[in-house]
Amino acid sequence: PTASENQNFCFKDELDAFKLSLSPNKEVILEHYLAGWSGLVKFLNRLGNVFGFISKDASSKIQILKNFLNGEHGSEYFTVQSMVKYELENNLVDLKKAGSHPESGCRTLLRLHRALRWLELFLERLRTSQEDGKTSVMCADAYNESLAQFHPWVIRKAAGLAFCMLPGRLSFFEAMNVGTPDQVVAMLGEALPVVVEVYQITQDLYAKHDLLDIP
Ligand code: 1PZ
Repeated sequence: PTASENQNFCFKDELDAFKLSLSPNKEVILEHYLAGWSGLVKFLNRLGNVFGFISKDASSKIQILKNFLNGEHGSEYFTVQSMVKYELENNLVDLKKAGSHPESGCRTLLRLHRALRWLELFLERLRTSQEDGKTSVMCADAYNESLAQFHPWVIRKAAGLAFCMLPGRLSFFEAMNVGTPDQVVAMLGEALPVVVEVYQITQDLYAKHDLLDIP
């Protein structure tokens, strides 16, 4: 990325959006949650075109949820908690097999939620990595431990190939535009617990309502 592109990007801002997404009573505010994801997609696009199929899928899911948020029943989508309540009470979720609501908010958010676990595992590996650590390996390990179980073979294969195109650890840190490697590591140490908390709150909510397997 050029210097001018760098001026309006900093990985810390994207992770901070997840902090903003936590309301005082520990609900997840959808607008900020989606802002966090949009920032991550922006970052992914900076890494190169080979990740286009990943960022396209993420963008389309972000857009589906934004449309709900800006739609007729937008106020019901203020938090993930209110969205779950609203969609379940109004039978707007295909719980067992795809039917008349293939793109419900609950279903769509579940895909991003699962990816958030990948993000957590990957960034934790990045944070604790040695100088000779390989981002492609960290990324693949995190993926195999989390998201991969939800993806068919062809996606796993494509993802595996894309991971090989990730820049090395130092270039990756530079692309984050946070500062020196030490500053990146410190930033991740502060930001990651929030990502974990957002993940856990959503996970508990989805488990409570038996929503973890929405097709
Ligand atoms: C920094 C390296 C980035 C690696 C990103 C690791 C995640 C690999 C995900 C591969 C997704 C491939 C594209 C399409 C997948 C969809 O089939 C699934 C399920 O959705 P459905 O088909 O059921 O509608 N989509 C997902 O699992 C959501 C994936 C979101 C990935 C967001 C990545 C954001 C990257 C942030 C970079 C720091």
